[in-house]
Amino acid sequence: MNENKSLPHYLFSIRMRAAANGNNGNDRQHLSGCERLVPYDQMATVVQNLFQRILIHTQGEADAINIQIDKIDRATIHLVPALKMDSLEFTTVDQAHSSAIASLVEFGVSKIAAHKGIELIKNLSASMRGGMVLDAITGKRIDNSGIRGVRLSHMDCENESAFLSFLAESGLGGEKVREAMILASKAAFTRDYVAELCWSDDPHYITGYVASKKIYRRLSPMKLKDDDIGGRVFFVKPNAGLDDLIDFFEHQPVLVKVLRK
Ligand code: PML
Repeated sequence: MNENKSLPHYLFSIRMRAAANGNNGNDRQHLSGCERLVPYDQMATVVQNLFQRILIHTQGEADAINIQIDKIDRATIHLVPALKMDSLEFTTVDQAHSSAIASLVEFGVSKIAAHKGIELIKNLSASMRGGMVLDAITGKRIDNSGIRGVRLSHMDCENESAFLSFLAESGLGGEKVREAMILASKAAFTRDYVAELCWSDDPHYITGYVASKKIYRRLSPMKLKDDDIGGRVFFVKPNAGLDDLIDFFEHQPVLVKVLRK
């Protein structure tokens, strides 16, 4: 993909994560994380910005902050299109959930599996770092990552200002939408992916979304204010190659590009 000779041949994956000691000191609890894929000359600034963000986010609760930086050959990066976006507002959580189910069915998820996805997130006793992977037809959970969930990593937008303008055109901004859109666009590019359902664990953030291979549909309210439990479900084709899916989610570097018609 490195047709443009002025582009650097390498980018740097910067991943930062804050954790607090669990009960036995070894079992660390994830508090917050963020990541970027940037050229060498932006690395110092981005590390500083992410570090500030982690400090604000964890409000002094972190016992450990890990920063991992890996050099990535640009030729290995997949350029994937940003999903189209729309937003729907409702009066109650039940209405938003019914609409989420209708959208998921429109995207190819069975009614049973869509209901199961909603129930699984609703019934979590603690938020998950990653997502649960469900068969889009039977609704059976097929990953065995337990409460950790399957995570996505090594992703960013291809052009920061184009991406932020794209969000601003829908009246949106801020890290949550930015990161969720990038994550959803990467997930949607995975071979056996059908759809995604998500709402945040941030007690002040009640907007969630459903996504397909084409659209990122924001829905509000997906939970009540002050509820600090959220989660993600990825719906995949029956007989999906789970190892390939997880490998793509975790390791394939991806840049998300806004496509203009
Ligand atoms: C999260 O916090 O991980 C989920 C964020 C959901 C963002 C929904 C939106 O505003 O588009």
